[in-house]
Amino acid sequence: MEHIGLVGLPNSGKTSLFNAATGSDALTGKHPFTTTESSVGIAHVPDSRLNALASMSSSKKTVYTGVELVDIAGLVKGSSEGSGLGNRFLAGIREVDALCMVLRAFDDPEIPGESDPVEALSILEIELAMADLASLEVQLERRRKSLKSKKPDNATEEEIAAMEEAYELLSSGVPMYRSMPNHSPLEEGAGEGHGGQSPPSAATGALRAREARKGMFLLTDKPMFCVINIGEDDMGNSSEIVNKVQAYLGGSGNVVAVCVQLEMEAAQLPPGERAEMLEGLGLGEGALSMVAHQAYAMLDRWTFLTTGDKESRAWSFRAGSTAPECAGVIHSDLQRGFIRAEVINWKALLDAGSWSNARHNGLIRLEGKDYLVQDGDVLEIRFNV
Ligand SMILES: Nc1nc2c(ncn2[C@@H]2O[C@H](COP(=O)(O)OP(=O)(O)OP(=O)(O)O)[C@@H](O)[C@H]2O)c(=O)[nH]1
Ligand SMILES: [Mg+2]
Repeated sequence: MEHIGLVGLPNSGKTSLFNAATGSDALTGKHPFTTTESSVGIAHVPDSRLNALASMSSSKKTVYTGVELVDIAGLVKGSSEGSGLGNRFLAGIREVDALCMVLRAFDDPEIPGESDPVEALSILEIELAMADLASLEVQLERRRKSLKSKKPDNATEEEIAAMEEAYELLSSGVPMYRSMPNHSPLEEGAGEGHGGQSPPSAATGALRAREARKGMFLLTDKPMFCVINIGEDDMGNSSEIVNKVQAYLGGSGNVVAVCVQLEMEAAQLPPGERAEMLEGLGLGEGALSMVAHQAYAMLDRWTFLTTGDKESRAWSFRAGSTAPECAGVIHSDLQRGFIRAEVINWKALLDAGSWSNARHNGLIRLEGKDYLVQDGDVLEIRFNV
């Protein structure tokens, strides 16, 4: 499961967002550094396609995919040199697959902290870049020594060159993710069946360069997106705040505005009432679902579905995977003994009304081991072990 780290200044609302998204009850507070140790929880990725299939099949159980959220201790100016909780944030961030920067935009005189999201982001970026610089310095020194001690070694020379390039960028205060191509901005209803499109171009030069940097374990080399925690009063004009942060990022990275306080209140209600409250506020599925979809899109995760009377279930897979690879997500036996996959797009299945209708009408395709599974495909795996 993918790990998303919540990174932000103290009192930006990281733990509140964590609680709302994971249904946890971690400690929040008005004083800075309420969180001192990371906690981990699973945020389900809501999926209306799955809900529709589950109701079509009268499934007893509905199982969503999830992402693992990591609530990390806050950082402040100077954290990379020991201020605040010092380097404690580092361990938390090292292990995650993507960064979610939580930027506060709500005003509350009783809660100290930065409430200008652009200012907050610039502090976070500098601290993360400095932490990366410090780690690169150590790595570079080690490589240069080993180059001297050995006969000329091409691999080491290449590594040093890549490190020096990263070092230069970071020295000017620029996080590595800014050198990456833009991820497509979040679209309305993302994750709602964008089937048919080709996998995100995994082979661009920038992505290959990032791959080559993998061994450097840089914090800022992970994909990142921003959640702006806005006050209730700003819900009407959130696009202004979003645009400001987007402009600061020069268009790189994705930005969503969430009223964390409201989401947290909604999350504490039973599902039906929660939906009603979100509906009443014009929030649709709620911003948490946007956050989860955003994380998925950034990490090139797609979803395939299975459905039946026992359960309907969403499964997450890396965009560009083959049918046997997807079968392996369900169980390794299904990959090992893979024969064929029966495939239909979720919407086509829903329109047909049932799997047997779809089969009767010749809508179920039989696909072999080279088939590239699409987002929103419903699969049934034929296998033999
Ligand atoms: N008014 C208002 N208060 C909020 C909002 N989000 C969070 N808070 C409050 O702000 C305070 C800090 O929230 P936390 O979620 O603990 O913040 P944090 O980023 O985890 O803080 P640290 O763990 O100290 O780094 C708490 O008292 C929250 O109730 C919001 O959208 N509006
Ligand atoms: Mg906290």
